[in-house]
Amino acid sequence: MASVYTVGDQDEWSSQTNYASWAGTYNFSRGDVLVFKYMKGQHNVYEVTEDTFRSCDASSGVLAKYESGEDEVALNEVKKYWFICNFAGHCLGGMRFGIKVKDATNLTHFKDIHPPPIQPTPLHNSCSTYFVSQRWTLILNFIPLGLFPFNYYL
Ligand SMILES: [Cu+2]
Repeated sequence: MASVYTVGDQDEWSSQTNYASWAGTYNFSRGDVLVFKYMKGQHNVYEVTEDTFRSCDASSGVLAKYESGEDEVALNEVKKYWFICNFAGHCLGGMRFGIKVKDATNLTHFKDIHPPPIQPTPLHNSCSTYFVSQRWTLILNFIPLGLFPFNYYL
């Protein structure tokens, strides 16, 4: 599930906000979208390298520029993104932040909804004993997880 974040929340993209702490309050995943809202012509948004983020010198290290006043930036890569405002003094004044975008795959949830692997059952003397034993192993594995649709094994 992708999320859409307005940068700065209700403060939007302005000179009065601490964006480092704003960025720290969220976990960003690949596919999420940042929306920068501001008065067109009073700010802008540059995606930059980490060096340019640190120096606030956008004579190099600029990866993308936005200036519409309502800029949507899709976070399509698993990487660190760095953003600044390139109006004079704004970056040094605090209009900059970095975020780490992680992969969206939720493996923990995937693991939770699947039954544990079936333990190997020791071989028995006859085929029928072996299969009865296998079936009970399956049933006993599924019952604790509440997966009763699987009781057709009976
Ligand atoms: Cu600005």
